[in-house]
Amino acid sequence: MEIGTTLTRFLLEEERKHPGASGAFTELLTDITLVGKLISREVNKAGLAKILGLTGETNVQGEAVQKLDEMANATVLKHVEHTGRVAALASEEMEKIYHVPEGYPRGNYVLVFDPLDGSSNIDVNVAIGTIFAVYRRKSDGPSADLADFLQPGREQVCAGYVIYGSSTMLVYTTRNAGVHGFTLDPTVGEFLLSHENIRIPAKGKIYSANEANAPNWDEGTRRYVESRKGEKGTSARYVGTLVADFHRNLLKGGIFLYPGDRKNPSGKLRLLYEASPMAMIVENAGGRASTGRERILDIVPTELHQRVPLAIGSAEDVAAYEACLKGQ
Ligand code: P6P
Repeated sequence: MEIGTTLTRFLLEEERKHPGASGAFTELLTDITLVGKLISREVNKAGLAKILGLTGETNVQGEAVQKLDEMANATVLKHVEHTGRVAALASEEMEKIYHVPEGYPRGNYVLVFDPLDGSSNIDVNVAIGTIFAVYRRKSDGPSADLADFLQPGREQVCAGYVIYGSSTMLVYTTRNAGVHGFTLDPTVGEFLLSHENIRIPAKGKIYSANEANAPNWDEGTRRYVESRKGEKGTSARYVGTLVADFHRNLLKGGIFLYPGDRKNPSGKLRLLYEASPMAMIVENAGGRASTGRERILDIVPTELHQRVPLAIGSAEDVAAYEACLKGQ
């Protein structure tokens, strides 16, 4: 489709390819794009809040100044819970699953999300993002239950993120389909197609890892990272926001590593709303995502906020890392 096509039109064209589609899924994605626009607006003026001294408990409107990630979380709930598309939501910001309140219709999907990934970077104006994924409910009672969320990532019907960087972009994929990127034109408030069918290069010239953790890494990880140093044309790039490091590597090629280590054997990143959504996106773009030993999308979660080691990006780079862990 031509550059500049609106996301709304793109979704409708995609829906037409699936005659049986109910349209609820398209509407849910449209709701999520509204959330992306609203969070983008707040994120882009957050620095201003600091300058104008709107910190503290109330702002000029006398409203409680929410931490940005709390604001982002509340924005998702507010704009999704009433739509009748989902039965429940789960978020990095909420310990338990959030059931759509009584009085609102409950739909056949559940939404998992990290409302503001990398929020520690907002104060220094470094890119941050929102990560989301959609599952079809497995339970059939009036309320969703934990089992609806503890599905392996390969069951995601949709996965995506919004990156709030020099521009705001929404990137999403659906199961067994392509990966598409839309750039927000803030003058019209529309996400416009800018990157159709994104494909990640099979091998990249970038590796991303927090090397301050190297003393705690296992031998295989240390050996892999050392092997990349000195390679002709290879660069280390690490922003400290998964969405930003992932997005750059998706477009240019590369590998992002957040391995487990002696102190945190399961690493830092969350399976449900960080690793799995990114894993479906990267696989649908031709890349690879594992813990270093196990395919991310095959992991069956045992708890909502469980962490996993993550190696994700160009297929050949991730495969080479996995070989390192096997001592090859
Ligand atoms: P570290 C941000 O806090 C985050 O959850 C991810 O977005 C990012 O990739 C990672 O943590 C950075 O962690 O330990 O390198 O600061």
